[in-house]
Amino acid sequence: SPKACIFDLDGVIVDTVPAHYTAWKAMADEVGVAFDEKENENLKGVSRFDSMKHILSLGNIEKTDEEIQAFTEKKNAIYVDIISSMTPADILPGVVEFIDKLKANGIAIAIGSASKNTPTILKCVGLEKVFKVIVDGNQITNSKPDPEVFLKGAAQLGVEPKECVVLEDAISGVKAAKSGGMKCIGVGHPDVLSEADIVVNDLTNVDIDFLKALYSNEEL
Ligand code: G16
Ligand code: MG
Repeated sequence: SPKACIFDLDGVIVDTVPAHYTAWKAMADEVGVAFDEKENENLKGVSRFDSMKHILSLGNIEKTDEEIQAFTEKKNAIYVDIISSMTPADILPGVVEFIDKLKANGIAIAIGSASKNTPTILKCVGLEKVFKVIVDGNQITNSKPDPEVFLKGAAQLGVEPKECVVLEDAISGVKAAKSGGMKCIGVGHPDVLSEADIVVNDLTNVDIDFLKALYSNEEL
């Protein structure tokens, strides 16, 4: 079996995707750009600044870096307001049970998230002491699909990339895991996450045998 699992945060551990969407939609409305949930798939796992740039590019709108920065601060204020009322009930199905199984089997766990709000979110849902390693948007320079966040996680855990399974809900995050040389379980829809090794709807049926099956023909 693998030595470690690296969890994405937003959309894998906690249901923050609607909150991100609501806040980005407000920014898109403000600049007069059409934006829907399908387009939102392209922002998952992407940094705040690059997300705003993406929205502007949809409308061929030019803004200075300072203006983009101001939009991201506004977006984050809306987002933080929504997530501040999160509780452990907002942890996604199967997550707590899966973490317990990993711990019982000596498989190390880490967070690999693009979000600078990671510490706030983990505290809100009561998971701040659960992960051995946390790499988030405050510690990386290249956002997903660059593998930096996951490679740092593996290095801090002291394991090889190929010994890690990444759990991801974003197209950018799946690409990051695969280009980093890791196994990847996509959490979401197979049509969206086609580059993942396997795709599940949520973590309810993911267990140790499921992880082992990812390595069926390989020596670890
Ligand atoms: C995430 C979300 C993205 C968000 C990014 C930055 O990461 O999927 O939509 O734009 O973090 O978040 P923040 O604005 O909170 O710093 P992940 O990698 O946990 O899915
Ligand atoms: Mg995510």
